[in-house]
Amino acid sequence: MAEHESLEYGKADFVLLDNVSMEEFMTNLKLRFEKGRIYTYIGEVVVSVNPYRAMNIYGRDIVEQYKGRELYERPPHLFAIADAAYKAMKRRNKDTCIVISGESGAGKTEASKYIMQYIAAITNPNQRAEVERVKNMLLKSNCVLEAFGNAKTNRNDNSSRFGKYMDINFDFKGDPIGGHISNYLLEKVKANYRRLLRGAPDSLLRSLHIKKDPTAYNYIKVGGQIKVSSINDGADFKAVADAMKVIGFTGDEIQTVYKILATILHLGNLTFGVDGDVTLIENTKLVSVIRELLSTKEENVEKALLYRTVATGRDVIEKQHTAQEASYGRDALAKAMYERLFCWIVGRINDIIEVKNYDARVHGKNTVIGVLDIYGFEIFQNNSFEQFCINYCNEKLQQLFIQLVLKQEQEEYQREGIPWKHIDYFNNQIIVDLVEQQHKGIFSVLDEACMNVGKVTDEVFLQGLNGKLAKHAHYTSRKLSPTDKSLEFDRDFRIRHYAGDVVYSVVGFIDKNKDTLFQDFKRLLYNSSNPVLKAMWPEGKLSITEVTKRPLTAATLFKNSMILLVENLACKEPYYVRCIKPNDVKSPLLFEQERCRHQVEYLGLLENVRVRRAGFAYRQTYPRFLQRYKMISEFTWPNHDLPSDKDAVKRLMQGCGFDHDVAYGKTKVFIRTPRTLFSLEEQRASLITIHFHDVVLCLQVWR
Ligand code: AOV
Ligand code: MG
Repeated sequence: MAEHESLEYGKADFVLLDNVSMEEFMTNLKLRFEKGRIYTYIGEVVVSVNPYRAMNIYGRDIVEQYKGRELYERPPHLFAIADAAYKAMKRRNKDTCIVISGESGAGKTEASKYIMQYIAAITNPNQRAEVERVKNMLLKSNCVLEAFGNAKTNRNDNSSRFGKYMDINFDFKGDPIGGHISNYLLEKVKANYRRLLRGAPDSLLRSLHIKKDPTAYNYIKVGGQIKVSSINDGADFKAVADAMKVIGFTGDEIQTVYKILATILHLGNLTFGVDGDVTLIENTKLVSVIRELLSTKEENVEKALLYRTVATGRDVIEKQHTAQEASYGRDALAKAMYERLFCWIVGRINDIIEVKNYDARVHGKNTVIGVLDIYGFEIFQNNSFEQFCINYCNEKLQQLFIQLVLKQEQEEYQREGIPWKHIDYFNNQIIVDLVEQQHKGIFSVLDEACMNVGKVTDEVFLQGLNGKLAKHAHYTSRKLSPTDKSLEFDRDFRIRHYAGDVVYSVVGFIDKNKDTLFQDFKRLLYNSSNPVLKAMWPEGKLSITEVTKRPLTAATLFKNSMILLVENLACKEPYYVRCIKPNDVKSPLLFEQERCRHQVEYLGLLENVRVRRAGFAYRQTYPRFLQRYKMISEFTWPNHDLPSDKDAVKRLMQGCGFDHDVAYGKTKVFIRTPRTLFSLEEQRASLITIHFHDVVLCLQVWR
């Protein structure tokens, strides 16, 4: 329980609710939001509600208030969690991680930035130049990744379209010495190409043959709204360019980045036509521009766009695309170039920030704090492959949460010598299996469908699912429940996720899973005379007859990356931030009851409170406990004469009649129900008021 904020602000920890019901939870959450208290605990988990306004709670003065303090000594704050993770790392040599979750626009990325900022503020007291340099690079890397990986969506003006996990490495003094970033599934379709070049100097735009008028580009028009009012493009361009320089990108590298962005825009304007049985490019001038930007041969560009090289036995033939195939190839190329660029940027940043020359024998263990800012559970009007992956990711993280929170409790009880009692909760492992299990799981069925040589359609995939999963409690489709009108035949399936039901449309699953880019394009880019571009496409080295292995599918790659992520998190001590979005109109005033209730539900927050309370809701070391409550018992006030603090606490509790609700561990007292804690608090408070009154009376008498 946090230090006593006045109850006027509601309960600072949901564990202290009188009853764990949705009503009480929501009343408290709303009250706190309206009073400007955006953070509330569930034990050691921070629940955060996006304030949608600048809060004056992240300054240097606030940092000082949280630095080195225990979690419960100050009102709930992200800084307290960051400090707890940092302390665990520094004092106990533990690797820790902070997992931030919540839906789009809930405030995850902002939270991750405040956490980084806090860590930067409390480290390197001696201002070592090398550490300052590392800190600066870590903070700057954020700006670059956001520029390339964020986009405006209808839910968030600055939506991260990729998942990000960042490790920060610390030396034995607790100062940052490097880091590593992993990125997950960039949603290519929504990438915001234009934002990157908007605000660029005219001379640069001219050299890239880019017009200032954004409506001139098809890929931008498709993206919908062009300018995001809350984002200043001009400042952005310069900030990103500067950040790239600071991080250590070379001039050639930065130029290549611009060229790739420009190429993508030009590609979007290419159109194809037919003349007799010949497919051709209608605007050939653009081909010259693209050739120049990519440093390749003009005829190679044209050929890669219009033909596909195929090996039939030992013969290699060139097959002409139809205009439709050519358009498909063009879009796939643009998306692939963007994705590759993004991954390359992450890779370059990693090369630069990676810890080098650290000798653990000399310097002691190098410890890590990981920060995970990953897309939250998504339910849209139309849910496709991306939402499926994102929601699977959330199932994995929920599973980890269950395991770790329970495991942590269990371990603490063992350490303290208190018997462990089984806790009932919904275990979502069954849904994780539904997605990722070998042979039977949805990803397996999808991969199988993609491997079919014959007719490969999304419907075939759906039929496969219906065949394999007919009896699964969390899967259904129209075929399996014919009366359910909310599902379309041959198109939809529904998963009962831990967070709620989601209907997915299979349209596009096969395509997105195969994620094919014609080999010809890879060769084209590999054969560029620009070494930076060439290095991004090493697989283009293979000639057509050498390419035998089928590339891994998008689903398999994603699954593998999730398994690695979870393994990595599982061996660290976790801290959680659960973000809630109060409304859909970015208003600082509006708390939409239903929207919030839904999020509380699917984040499993009530369950979280229950788990926390089912065991012992509250625990404290004996000395600290006495410090707070010793005044309520004659045996302990002002000091006790018992052999140990533990005995003193026992005596105090027995005296108050709370003995039945308490367990005494080796170093801590555990209290099962919040009611007991309230009573203690009330008694303490009444005494303090009486003392206070006494003083006031005294003063009056003396006056
Ligand atoms: P997200 O990371 O959770 O969405 P952001 O962190 O980008 O969401 O937050 C969205 C917007 O909410 C920000 O641009 C701010 O305007 C505002 N906001 C969030 N947190 C705060 C805060 N603590 N104080 C003030 N304003 C805040 V997504 O990336 O879309 O899932 O993929
Ligand atoms: Mg984000």
